Amino acid sequence: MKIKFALIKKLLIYLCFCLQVFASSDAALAKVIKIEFTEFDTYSSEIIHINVGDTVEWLPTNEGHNVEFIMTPIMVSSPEKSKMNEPHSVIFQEAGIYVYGCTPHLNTGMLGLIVVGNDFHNIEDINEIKLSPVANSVLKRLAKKAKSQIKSN
Ligand SMILES: [Cu+2]
Repeated sequence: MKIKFALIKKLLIYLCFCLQVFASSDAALAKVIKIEFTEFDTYSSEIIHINVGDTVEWLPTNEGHNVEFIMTPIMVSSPEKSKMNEPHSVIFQEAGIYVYGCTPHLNTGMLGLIVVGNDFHNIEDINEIKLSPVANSVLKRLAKKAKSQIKSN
């Protein structure tokens, strides 16, 4: 009987260890963040902070919009441009700042910023993006706001 208890205790300790490893792995924590196209020619979230491995889904909740990336982290290629009025999904595997917009509304400021892994290495590249004065001022505001938001985890 004593031996059995010792064995059960060992098994429980092992189980706890396995659960800890599982809970701390990225796969267990990967999230899906949804962003909608609004009737005001904007994205429902202008700035999001995510972890490496998280997914962003854009939903065509209003017509006439899409997702086109105009800035990515250094040495990272742009995710594919989406088709108009279609849902789009991107898994972010590289840390840094990503800027995207809606192709027909880039210059009216339909823009969004994604901070992956709390990494701001390429934030200054936002100043190199050439859009209309209105859109450039939106970008500057987004960059400033993103920098002021500290990620909680
Ligand atoms: Cu649009």
